Amino acid sequence: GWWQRWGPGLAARDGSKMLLLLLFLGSGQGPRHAGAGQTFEYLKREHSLSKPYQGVGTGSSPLWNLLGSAMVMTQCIRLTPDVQSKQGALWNRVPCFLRDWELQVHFKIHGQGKKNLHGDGLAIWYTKDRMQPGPVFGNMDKFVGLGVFVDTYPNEEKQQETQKRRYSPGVQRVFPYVSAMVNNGSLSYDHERDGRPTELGGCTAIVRNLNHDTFLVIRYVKRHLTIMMDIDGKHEWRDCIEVPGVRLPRGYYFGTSSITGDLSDNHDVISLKLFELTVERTPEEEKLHRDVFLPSVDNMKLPEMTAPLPPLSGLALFLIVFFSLVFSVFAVVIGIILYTKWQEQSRKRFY
Ligand SMILES: *[C@@H]1O[C@H](CO)[C@@H](O)[C@H](O)[C@H]1NC(C)=O
Ligand SMILES: [Ca+2]
Repeated sequence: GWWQRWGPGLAARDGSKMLLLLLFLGSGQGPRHAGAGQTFEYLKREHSLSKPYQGVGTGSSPLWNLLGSAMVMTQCIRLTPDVQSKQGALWNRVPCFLRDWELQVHFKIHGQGKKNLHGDGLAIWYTKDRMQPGPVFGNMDKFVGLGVFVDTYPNEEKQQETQKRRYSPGVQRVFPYVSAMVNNGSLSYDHERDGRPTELGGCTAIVRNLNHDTFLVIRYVKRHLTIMMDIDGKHEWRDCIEVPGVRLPRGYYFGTSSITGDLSDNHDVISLKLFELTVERTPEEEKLHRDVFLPSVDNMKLPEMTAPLPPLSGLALFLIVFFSLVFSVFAVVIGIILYTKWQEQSRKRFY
């Protein structure tokens, strides 16, 4: 694809190259600087965040504001602690007017909860509004812009389980699950269904309680949205979501937020690095890529509201068992008849 020429993604995919580069850089910057030798990437400090988190929430005009339970620690910004019913957020104060960019998120999700007893995950935002607490991973619903969710709790699956419903295997997902949503303010995020009705795409990403660093990257180039994960400790980007024709206005804010409910986790952000990507456009593309005023996705067809299969009623179950039995008996009888016929025939052949 077009993007293979760009950015650190391709280079980072090549493990050996990465290792060399890491040795060469010899820095604690991590693998995210694979594109350091290339001139089309510029770190934008006004939209980036890293240790020791100077300019977060303090001073007269901090670059980043904290909301709710979010707090500065020595090693991270903790959006929520591993405590029930918390919500926190971290918002960039400077609107972003870049056309093509890449946001690299170094995060960590960890806690005491065992398998599927932890939640709810975190979100990364590029939205019109900022600092608006709400139900969508600690941010407002009916947001305007892009949301990327690292959802650690399978609400829909758990609900189905308690209702003893069958789940069609094609629909079932392994969590944590990463998904993306673009909204013009009209859509609600359906928390009970883990956002399935409005998602642009997604992938499973096992990110909890890992000893190595975990990263997510959102790349937006020529209206092409790409989301990749580096969570296996191999310094490689793995594809997660790719959507063409995503129209995002300029001048929105980057942020990240998180929420806990009955279940909890520490949701930590270690760094946010925003790179400006300089991309050449043909005059046609220039015309095509004019500024927009509302977020949208070309040819967006939201998946059908596929309701999970209803539970089998007693009668249906009885009928299925009954007809299975009838069919089995029938099959056995036919089998016996055919067998005796065949035996007779072969006997006839012998005599
Ligand atoms: C907003 O998005 C919804 C759902 O994608 C769409 O039906 C509606 O037309 C959009 N509104 C505007 C003003 O573009
Ligand atoms: Ca969920």
